[in-house]
Amino acid sequence: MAAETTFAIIKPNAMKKNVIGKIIDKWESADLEVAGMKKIHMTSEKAQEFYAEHKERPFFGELVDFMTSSPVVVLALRGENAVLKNREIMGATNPEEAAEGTIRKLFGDNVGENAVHGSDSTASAERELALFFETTEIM
Ligand code: 3AN
Repeated sequence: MAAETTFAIIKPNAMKKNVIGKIIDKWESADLEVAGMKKIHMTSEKAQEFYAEHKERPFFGELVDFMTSSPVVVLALRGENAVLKNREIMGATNPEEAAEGTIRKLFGDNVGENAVHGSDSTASAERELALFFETTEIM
């Protein structure tokens, strides 16, 4: 299988725990390479666009407030089967249901503050990477 690139975010609750390095270690240890990375403070407009598919959900406002509550780190992660591989490394959306050793089990606090985002398909990855990175920033 050819290498893919997926999109990830280290969310505000993980940023407060000062565990950027520990989270990146999980990806690198699984042969995902950091192809692009930056620390940003998302605007409310950007967060709303990013989570547009959840606009009608009751937690949408809370989600946007959380994602804009502090800087985050956005990443492009490249490797074999990167999209699915990262979903496994992150663990279930709800940290209580996440498998032992996954990022969300280790660093997630609850279903909203679950430490990391990872694209759920190659189509989402493409859309999300384009929202946060110029093509020249992924190498
Ligand atoms: P995932 O991030 O695992 O793909 P989704 O797509 O179901 O999960 O959820 C998108 C985002 O919405 C996640 N970042 C999650 O933190 C948040 N979220 C999902 N369900 C809830 C909920 N019940 N309350 C608050 N936030 C939620």
